[in-house]
Amino acid sequence: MDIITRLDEILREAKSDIEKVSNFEELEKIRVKYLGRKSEITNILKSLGELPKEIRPSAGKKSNLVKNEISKLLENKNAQLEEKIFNELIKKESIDITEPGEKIPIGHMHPITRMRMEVEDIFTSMGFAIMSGPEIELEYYNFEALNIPKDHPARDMQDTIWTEDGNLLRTHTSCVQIRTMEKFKPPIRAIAPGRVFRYEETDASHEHTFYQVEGLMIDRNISVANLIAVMKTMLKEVFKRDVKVRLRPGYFPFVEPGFELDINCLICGGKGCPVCKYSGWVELLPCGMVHPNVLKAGGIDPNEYSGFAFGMGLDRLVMMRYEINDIRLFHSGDLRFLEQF
Ligand code: FA5
Repeated sequence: MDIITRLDEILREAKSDIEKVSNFEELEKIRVKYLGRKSEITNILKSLGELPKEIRPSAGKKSNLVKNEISKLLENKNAQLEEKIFNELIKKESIDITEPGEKIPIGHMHPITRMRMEVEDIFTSMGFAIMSGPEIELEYYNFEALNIPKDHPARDMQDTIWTEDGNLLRTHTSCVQIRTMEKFKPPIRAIAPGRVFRYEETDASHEHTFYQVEGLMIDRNISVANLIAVMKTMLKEVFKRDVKVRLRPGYFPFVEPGFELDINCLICGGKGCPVCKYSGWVELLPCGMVHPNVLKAGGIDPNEYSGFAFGMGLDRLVMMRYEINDIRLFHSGDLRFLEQF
C-alpha cells in the first residue's frame, strides 16, 4: 500500500474512533494513538527523508493535512463532550441562570428617626439651628445651671442613672440650652434633638430611654405669644392640619412662667375619647419663658433679653401620629411592629 493511501486510511480510522468516544479519558487515548510520539503519523513524518525524492513532497503535505484534520476532529469532540457535561450538570443541579437573584431585605428608618428629621426640617425652615450635647452629662448642665441646685426637691422629678465618676446619663435635653447659650450670643434660635435616660419603671407611656427635642429662642422682647406661634406652626406641619393649643400652668425650675402645652385631641376632634380621657385635650409638651437665673448661667443678661424654651417628647409625638398605644414597642426590635412604617 502506498503511503498516501495509508494516510487516507489512518484518517478514516481516526474519524470512526473519535465518533465512538464518550468521555475525556477515551479521547485522550485516541489523541495519543493518532498524534502521540509513537503514533504512525509521527513515524511517517520522521521517516519522510528516507522516501524517494518524487513522492517526498506530496507525502509530507498529505501527512500534515491528515495530522491537522485529526487535531480538528479531536478539538470538536472535546467541545462536544464539554457541552454534554455542562448540560447534564444544569439538569442535575437545576440552576436557572436566567432566574433573578434572591432579594436582600433592606431596612428603613425607624419611625422616631423619621419624625426627628421631619421636626428638624420644620425648625430649620423657621431659621432654627440644630444643636447637640453629650448623653453622659455633667451634673452642672443637667441640674445646677438649670436652676436646680443640690438638694432641690425638683431633682426627684427625674430620677437618673449616675456614673461612678459623678456624671450622669442626661435626664432631658434641657442641658443643651446652657451649652448653646455659652457658645452663641442672642438672637438664638435652636433646637436640640437627642436621647435621654431616666431611672424609670416602664409602662405603656414611660420608657427608661427615650427622645426629646429641646427648643430655645432668645432675643429682645420674646414673649409667650412667640412661643405659641412657633408651636402652632410646628404642630400644623407635623399633623398636616390646624391644631388648637392651650397652656396650663406647669412647674419647672428653669422656666418662669412654666406651662404644659395641650393640643386638641386629634383622634376624636375634641369630642372626647379614651385617648384624651374624654377631656378633648391631650398633654403634649412642657414649655415656658427661660428663667432669669438660667439666662445668667448661660452668660446672657436677663434685663436685656428674654426667651422661651420647650421640651417635646419625640416618642409620644410619633405615638399620637400613628395611634401607637405602647411606647415599649419602639425599642422592642419586633419586626412585625417596625415593618408597618
Ligand atoms: C422635661 O424633661 C423638661 N426638661 C422639659 C422642658 C424643657 C420644660 C424646656 C420647660 C422648658 P418632662 O420630664 O415633663 O420635662 O419631659 C418632657 C417630655 O418628655 C414629656 O412631655 C414626655 O413627652 C416626654 N417624657 C418624659 N418622660 C418620659 C418617659 N419616661 N418616657 C417617654 N417619654 C417621656
